[in-house]
Amino acid sequence: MNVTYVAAAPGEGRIGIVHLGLGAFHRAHQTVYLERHRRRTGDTAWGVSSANLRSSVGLVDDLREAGYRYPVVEYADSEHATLREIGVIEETHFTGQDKSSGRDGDGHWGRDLDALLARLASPEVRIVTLAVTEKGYFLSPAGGELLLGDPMIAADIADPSRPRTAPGLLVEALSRRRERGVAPFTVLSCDNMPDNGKRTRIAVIQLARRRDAALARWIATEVAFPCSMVDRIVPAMTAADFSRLADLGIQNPCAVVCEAFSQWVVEDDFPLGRPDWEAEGVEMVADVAPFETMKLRMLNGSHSLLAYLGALAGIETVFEAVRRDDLRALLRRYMLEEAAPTLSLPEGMDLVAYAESLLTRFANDSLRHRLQQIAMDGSQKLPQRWLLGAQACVEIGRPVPCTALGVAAWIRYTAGHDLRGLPYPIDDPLTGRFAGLHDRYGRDPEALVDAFLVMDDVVPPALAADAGFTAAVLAAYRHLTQYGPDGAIDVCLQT
Ligand code: CS2
Repeated sequence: MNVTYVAAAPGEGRIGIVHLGLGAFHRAHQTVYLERHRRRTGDTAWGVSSANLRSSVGLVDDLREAGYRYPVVEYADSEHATLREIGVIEETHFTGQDKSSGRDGDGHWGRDLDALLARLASPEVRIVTLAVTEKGYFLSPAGGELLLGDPMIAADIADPSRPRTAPGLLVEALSRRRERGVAPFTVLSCDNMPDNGKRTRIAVIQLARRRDAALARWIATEVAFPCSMVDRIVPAMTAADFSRLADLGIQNPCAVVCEAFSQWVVEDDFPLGRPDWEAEGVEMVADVAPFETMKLRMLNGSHSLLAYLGALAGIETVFEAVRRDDLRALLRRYMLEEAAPTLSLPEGMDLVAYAESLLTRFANDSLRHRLQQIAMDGSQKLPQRWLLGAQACVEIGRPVPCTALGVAAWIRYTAGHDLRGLPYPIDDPLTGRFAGLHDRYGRDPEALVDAFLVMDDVVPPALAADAGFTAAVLAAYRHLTQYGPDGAIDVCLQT
């Protein structure tokens, strides 16, 4: 392995950014751009305070113990990697309730909440970024309105000064800034949702309204919520990744591995200023939507197709799945015939070339990107990845056999065991609802498919009402259970 080493920029930074959601993606995407910016310019104004709001207290503490330094290993292919040391995170916080690690076993919420809120209220902080995953916004996946009945949101409404959710933290922090006459920070969502800035704005304003109408109005007029499209494949670390890093002499529990490719497209709306990101290759644009929709439907839509079909077929990782000719053919067909026709393209974009570049990225065998990880939270992901595109297709009379097969595989997947009967956990906010539907209708495919498609918080009603689409999902479901994933893919490819 040929490894190029890039050291972190020297010196300490001041904290200009607070980040919510210290997962692997944050550590290998945003912080890499900021590290490169600091190395190039010597500008130390954009140090990061990163927080976990729900789980993984261990990571928060490990990063502190590691002196807030960690390596990112970018694998170009099996022969070439770049190892970057990242030093732009200056502090970490944990505000959730994590009994599992045993390190804060009292089960109380909000260990570092006071410190995080103080940081969020500080005038030096000009940007708050979020990578809290789709479910971290507490919005209805299809409708996009705040889930006021969710217990976490209800807790934030009942006790707004001790928030547990990302929208709750933003509302409390913005309220403190307003009271003290401090200009509001810019809120930048870095999650895979369409119009992620607009959605974040809705979550924050709807929550603020429950507390104080004047505060909600102030947020609506004063706070910028730019949209962004983020792209880099950063799988959760596995034991095999850590042992491979140990061979390179790296022993840091906060290390992350990822692909060499990285993209960030950001709507340029930062009233209090921002780092000079363009110089690091960030595309600062007026409208992110064409990039976001393209990426969600082509890349993430393909990922989800592989996840459910591959997991049912007992395949473990993305690179193993795309080694199969039939799955590659299915992805090409899905991307070019079902996703591409629904896109209004960023200028100069060649979708055939984009589709091929995605297949090459998926084939990177240095990454162990587990299909079960991608299969997580399907209820939150599928509207933007498949269902809105499918709706656009059926409206113009285009059939969507690959998407229908994907939806059938997702429904079957949520039974919690594959076609050979091997069980696996279903990780989704709607797990309980899925289990109830499988218990009730598991023996009647027609009733089961109907029951899934009428979930109007996930499936757009106009799509569920399309007889051609529902028939295609039911047929694909029957093919899956009769012939297995391989047979069902064959049938789909012959349609
Ligand atoms: C993946 C994404 O886990 C998933 O659902 O589809 O995390 C994907 O790897 C990234 O969006 C790539 O940019």
